[in-house]
Formats: sequence, structure tokens, C-alpha cells
Amino acid sequence: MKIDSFRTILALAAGLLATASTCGFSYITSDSSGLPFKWPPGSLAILIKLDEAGSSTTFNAGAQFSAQRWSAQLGDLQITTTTAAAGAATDHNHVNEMVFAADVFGKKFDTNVLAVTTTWVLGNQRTEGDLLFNSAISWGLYDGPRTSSTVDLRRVALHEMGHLLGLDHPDEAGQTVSAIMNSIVSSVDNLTADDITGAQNLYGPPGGAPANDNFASAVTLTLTNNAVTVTGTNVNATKQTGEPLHAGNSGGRSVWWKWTAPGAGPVNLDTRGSYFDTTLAVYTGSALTSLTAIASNDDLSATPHVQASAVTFSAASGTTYLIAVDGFNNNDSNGADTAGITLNLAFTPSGPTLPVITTQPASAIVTAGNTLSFSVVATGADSYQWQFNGTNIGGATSATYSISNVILSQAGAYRVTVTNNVGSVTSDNATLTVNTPTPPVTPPSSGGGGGGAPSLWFYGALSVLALTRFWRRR
Ligand SMILES: [Ca+2]
Ligand SMILES: [Ca+2]
Ligand SMILES: [Ca+2]
Ligand SMILES: [Ca+2]
Ligand SMILES: [Zn+2]
Repeated sequence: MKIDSFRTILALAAGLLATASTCGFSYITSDSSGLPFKWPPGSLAILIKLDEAGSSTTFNAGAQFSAQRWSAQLGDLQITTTTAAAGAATDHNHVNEMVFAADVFGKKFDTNVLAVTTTWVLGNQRTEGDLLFNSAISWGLYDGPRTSSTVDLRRVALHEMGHLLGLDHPDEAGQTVSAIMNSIVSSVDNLTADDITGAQNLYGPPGGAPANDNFASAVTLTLTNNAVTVTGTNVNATKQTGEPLHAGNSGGRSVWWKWTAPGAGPVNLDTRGSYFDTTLAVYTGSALTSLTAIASNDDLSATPHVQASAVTFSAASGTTYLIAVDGFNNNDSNGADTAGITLNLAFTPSGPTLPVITTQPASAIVTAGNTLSFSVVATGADSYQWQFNGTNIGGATSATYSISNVILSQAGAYRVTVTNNVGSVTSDNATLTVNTPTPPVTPPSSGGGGGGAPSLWFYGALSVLALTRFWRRR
């Protein structure tokens, strides 16, 4: 059990209202795994018991408002609330309660403490939290600058719910940011960008599955100086039919990256910095159901227990590696663990390497008669050859290929092969779409007549993306 306090020291409040300049969120972490404690996906139910039966106070509604503000920012967790007449909370009864209390389950509130959140955990998983608001404080409900007469319950509820979610005090972690999660109540009356980023690292942003949920949507890793660190999330990700078990674990919420080795040499790949118990696996192959396993890992260390994953493998020049990151699934009915991912890849080429395309050519839509250019950015490139529908284009041997006075027949797939003395790599296809004026269509006939033909057509300005057309009849 961890007891956490929210202190009020008015004399210091103004000096702490610095503008956010760095990300300062921090977490309540497990001593054994170092990972944040968090709730599994789904609903986090809080029983709010702040208003006396028959009283006219509206603290329950204020706390519900705060719960809604958090829920609106989260991807796979929603705080749900029910209310009941004011009463005591019970420690370790598997009900998350929010109450006014004269003490913390028999222990006195420390001096100046407004509220306390007590929590229980099992492994990395939070199982209960009670939010105890000091009944000796004069509480109110208001926005804006805090006053000396009453303390706004809504902002304190936001703060304590942040603890329930897993956030700690950034100011006590040595950071200077504007945050509802700072340890001293201030004029901050709503969630700040820092609070939201901190919570979304644990529960993901609102929305559906991440863009790289499916194997076919693996995101390409682009290395700089032979290394890259990317971030992502497996919140709301899924497992596809036929998908292999990554690191031998059932998982269930995988996301994918891919990387084409520009040369031969050892690769170090890990998920250090992720916010949950990951699994990691590397494959070759083009179809999800017929992949060849190259390397996989669940926990990179048993003692000390590090639940991030790490693999090393020997890359072959020109081979594309598919990288899956999933959450460890301990089959407790909550599915695979989820949260923000950090993926680190470092490559040590043992010899010269192929060119590396760092910016792929982009698809374009143009109107006939206009000019367009396709460009590629590649490191280690000696020469370029552009292709149209798979056939070399004469003279198109620079990093940029321009077409002036585009005609309809030039619509199609463009790509570029980039070559050096080790070999060649070919870019992704970029699609050229050519717009032309739409031919006239027969307008609706009037009355019972025999199809009145249009007398006059006007074509509005043709732009790259929009075609505006007007017509009228005599
Ligand atoms: Ca309880
Ligand atoms: Ca997936
Ligand atoms: Ca793990
Ligand atoms: Ca689990
Ligand atoms: Zn606090």
C-alpha cells in the first residue's frame, strides 16, 4: 500500500506556477519491476460519497465532472462513477471510494494535507484506491485562482484521480512544469498538457487501434547514424488471425515495425523505456502466417526483474525484418498488458552498406498541364534511376524527378532505385493522379419534354484537389 499526500502551502504556490517547458510527468512505480502501477483496460469505477443525504451540496457532481475530464483523455480506460449518501470508506474492500474523512483509516492527516489517495496493487496492476478528502478543510467548487477561504474540490479530485491512475508529483521528481499533479494546490484548475501526456503514456490517447496494429501496416524504421528510437502504443491494438506467439506468450495486443538492413552486422533491439511488460519478436517473411522467427524475448533480465525485452541478431544485407511488440499476457482475463512503447534499434555494420532512403517519394494529385516533382532523400547514394510503372525513365537520374505539362497518360506508379558500390535499394511507389476537366453530363430534363440539352456549361477554376463545376439551362 502506498499513501500519498496532497499538501497545501499557500506561501509557495505562486512561485511554482512556472510555464511548462519540459515533460515532467512522473509515476508511482513498482520497486520490483520499476514499471508504473496501472489499471487494466476497461472501466475504473469510483463510488462517490461526498454529499449528505438531503443536503444541497454538489460535491458529488463536482467529482463526477473531474472524472469525465480524465476519461475524455484516455484510450483504454474510462473512469465511471456512481454516487451514494456520504459515508465512510473501507480500506481493502475492493471498492474505490471517494469520501470526506477525519483521518486516513485511523491515522491522522499530516498538517496542511488536503486529501490522500491510498492504493493497493498486485504485480504491476492497481486493484483498489480510496480518495480521502480531509473533512477539516473548508471545501468549495470554483474555477480559476484559488482563494484562501475554500479549496476547490474539483481540482483536488482531478489530482487525486491522477494518483489513482498512476501519476505522481512531477515537482517532487525535480521538474518544473504546470501540472494539476504538482504536490501543492495552485490556481491550475484543469488538466495540463503535461498531466495528459503522462496519463496517455499509461492508457493511450482516445481513438481506435494504433496505425501499426496490423502486420501489413508495419511502420518503417529509419535510422540516423545506424540507430533509432521510436515511441508508440499498443493501447487498443489487436491480435490477427494466424499471428504467431511472440516470445512464446499468448499476448494479444501487438503492433509492428519493419526495417531493411542496409548491410550485414549485429543488431541490438530493445523496448527499454516502455511503460509496461512487453514482449518483442523479430521475423522475416512477407506473410503473417508464414513468418520465419529470427529472435524473441519477454523479459531482458530476471534478477533484477526488468520486464522490458531485448534481442540481438545478425542482420543480412538487404533483408527486411518485421518487428512485433506485444504486451505480456498472464492470462488473468485482462488480456495483454498495454501502455506506451519505446523501441530502440542499434545496428553495427560490419562493412560498407547500401544506400538508405530516409524520405520516400510522396504521392501527388495534379491537374493536367501543371508541373510536379517527385523527390527522394537517401544517405550513401551514388546514383538514382526513376521508374514509371516499373520501367526506367530516360534521363531521370537525380534525387528529384520533375514533369512539366503533365498529361493524363502520365498517371501511374513512380519509384526510384538508389545505388552505390554495395548495391541498390528501391523506394516505395508514389502514385501520380492526374485530374482533368469532367466531361459534360446530360442535365435532368424538365417537364415531360424530350431531354432538354444544356445550352451552356461553365467549368470553374480547376485546382489541385477540388473541381468546381457550374451549369445552367436556357
Ligand atoms: Ca475501498
Ligand atoms: Ca496487432
Ligand atoms: Ca516482458
Ligand atoms: Ca494481465
Ligand atoms: Zn498528490
